[in-house]
Amino acid sequence: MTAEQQKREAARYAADLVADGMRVGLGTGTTARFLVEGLVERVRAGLHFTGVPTSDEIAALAMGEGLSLATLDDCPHLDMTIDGADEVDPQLNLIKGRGGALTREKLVALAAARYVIIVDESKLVDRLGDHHPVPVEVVPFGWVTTRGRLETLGLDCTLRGGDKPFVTDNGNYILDCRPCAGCDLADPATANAIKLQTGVLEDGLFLGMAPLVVIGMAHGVETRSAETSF
Ligand code: A5P
Repeated sequence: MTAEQQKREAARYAADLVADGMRVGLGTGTTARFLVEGLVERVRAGLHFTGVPTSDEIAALAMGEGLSLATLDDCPHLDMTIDGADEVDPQLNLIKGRGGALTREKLVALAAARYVIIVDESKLVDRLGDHHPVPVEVVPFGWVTTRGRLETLGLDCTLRGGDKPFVTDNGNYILDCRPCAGCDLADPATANAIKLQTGVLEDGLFLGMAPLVVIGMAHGVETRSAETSF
């Protein structure tokens, strides 16, 4: 199975977890797009649910497909949030935000009774930061000084988009931060230190959120949770 097929299989599995009447956070990214595809099929088969999108992009896709949508303020208590991830470590800690939607994704994740992560097997890592930097959303004003403070924490930070900075749905920039040797991204103290820096809105470290992780593997779909951690 290709990575695309693995993503689609994981997304279809998660779409089947949605029950009638649920309020569901809809993640962002290529795997989340497959989720929308799966949910559209279920709605055609009679499912009713309300989706709360985490980005303008996924909102446009879902709206175009005729799904019923609401804002997080309209639906502050969600039954489930389903989203992709960039990395998943053995304790099911995550790096998220390659699509730039990390702040809304974290807000929607925190509002949900169940958090479901859908990935292909390439996303499994031994240590957070093995393959991807941590995205950090920062306000544009004074971003160079914010980067300087983040670098004192042992991070090597690059402005996403360079000369043409990527701008999030919230109107902010993303610094992609690579950990230097000895910087443990799974340590909550690291995430807290990042969050404390003036100019930082949110970081892409999703630690201790006890997701159900649905993994598309070469041989089929596997699930991992806090009880069955690998
Ligand atoms: C969006 O901001 C991200 O958090 C995505 O959920 C994450 O990057 C996974 O994306 P893919 O499903 O495209 O791999």
